[in-house]
Amino acid sequence: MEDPEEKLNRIIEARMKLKARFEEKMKQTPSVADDVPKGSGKPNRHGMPTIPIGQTATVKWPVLDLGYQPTIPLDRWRLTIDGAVENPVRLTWKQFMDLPQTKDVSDFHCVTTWSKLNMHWIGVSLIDLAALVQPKETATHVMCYGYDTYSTNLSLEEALKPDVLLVHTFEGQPLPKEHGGPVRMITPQLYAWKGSKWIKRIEFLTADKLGFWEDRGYSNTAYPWRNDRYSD
Ligand SMILES: Nc1nc2c(c(=O)[nH]1)N[C@H]1C(S)=C(S)[C@@H](COP(=O)(O)O)O[C@H]1N2
Ligand SMILES: [Mo]
Repeated sequence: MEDPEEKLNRIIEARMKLKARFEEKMKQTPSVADDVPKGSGKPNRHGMPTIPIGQTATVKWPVLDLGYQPTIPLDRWRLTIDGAVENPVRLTWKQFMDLPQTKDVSDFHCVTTWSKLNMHWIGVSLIDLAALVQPKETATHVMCYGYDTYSTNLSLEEALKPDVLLVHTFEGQPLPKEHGGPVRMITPQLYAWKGSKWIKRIEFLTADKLGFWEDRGYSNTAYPWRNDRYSD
């Protein structure tokens, strides 16, 4: 078996390469490139107004799903990462928890106009998972699938931003099932439907493809500070 330290070094090195590869594209994404982002409140850590246009801060955390909340015992939980990658994997819970863990505080903006601020998360960053599987040069997007048959797509320049995480812990407690536990994705810079609850599979794609809501009239890009909710 590979030495844990060597494995960690390999992930860190691959992460740096991915960062370099997507740096220019990330700089052109709206959350970095917009001169006058729409919203109110003091700038958040990315320089965006805390409350995006048309949103209202909420204290409670509403639940949204397709009417079905799957139960996934940890011993049966698996995360498949495949598609346009050099090294596809199917991770067990232990393998997932042995990966580098990222702690972060971020905001959550739902397209139905509520925003929940300062949420404390622990999880594995998507860029570290990408570092593990090594996307091919031709990879441009990912499709994320949930255990409930949900799906949602992201460009790699959004997906590989450092605050996109696969989280298992919220405010020091295991992520509750109704919010996507054991593991969900979060996309703080985009509307929250871009983060699959009960995540089961991440497929790297060589062309864009629409997920569940994107195919039903929601915006493909989902940028909160542009009020970018629906496709025209
Ligand atoms: N697997 C799965 N992920 C999902 C959804 C879903 O129905 N199934 N709903 C999405 C939508 S529309 C939103 S707004 C957020 C809601 O997350 P919450 O229920 O934890 O607030 O999850 C997103 N991820
Ligand atoms: Mo939503």
